[in-house]
Amino acid sequence: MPELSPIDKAKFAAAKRAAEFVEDGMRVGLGTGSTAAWLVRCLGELVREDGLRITGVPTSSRTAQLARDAGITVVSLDEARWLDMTIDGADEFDGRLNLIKGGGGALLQEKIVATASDQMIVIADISKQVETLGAFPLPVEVIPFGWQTTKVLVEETLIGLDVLGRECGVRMAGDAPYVTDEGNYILDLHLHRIGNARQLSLVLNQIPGVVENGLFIDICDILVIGQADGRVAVR
Ligand code: ABF
Repeated sequence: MPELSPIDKAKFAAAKRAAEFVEDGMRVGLGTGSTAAWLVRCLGELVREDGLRITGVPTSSRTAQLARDAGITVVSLDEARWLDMTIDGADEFDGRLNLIKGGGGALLQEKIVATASDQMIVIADISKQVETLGAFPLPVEVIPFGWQTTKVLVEETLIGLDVLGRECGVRMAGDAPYVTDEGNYILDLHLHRIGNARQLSLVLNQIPGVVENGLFIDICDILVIGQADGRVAVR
């Protein structure tokens, strides 16, 4: 294996430590993104080499493929119904374990799967830590039908809320909007600072064209933070 970059060493350290929470027979939600990919590889190794028996519920088509390739048994959430834990990455976390997720475009499945789990463990490198959420653009998944009207409604909704910026753009993949696993689009909200994340999340989800937003409030139970020197903190 080639020498890992410092950021990958930190992600790997967090993923490896989080894999220790997984016990034989568990049903585990598998997150999406590069940190979650390390987790899937670590779990795959435990399955292949130590005989760990787990059932994985992936949060994206990408993770499903990765998990199968790693030798993990994959089922849908409808087959598993309820999970012992979900382990996933994040784009930002604050001191209260609230998160911004969705930079990887899989926030909807990630939120559904995490909410259907007894426990959510978030794995991240230390660079994702913030005092106040919002420097990372907040992803909001919207239905393609009338999305430009939904975008205007989102922008109008932001007026009067405790945020620093209101710029809002549709995520692109080349010349066309990026399409999620559910066939939806994503608006990225450049808010810079979110004063009241709980309020913002509730208000956004009341707009009819909005499917879900990337704020994870009171969903994460345990945070595993990795550093490039291999040190890990568990909160
Ligand atoms: C998923 O992947 C996300 O919700 C988040 O957007 C992203 C984090 O990516 P990475 O682990 O590659 O930094 O967990």
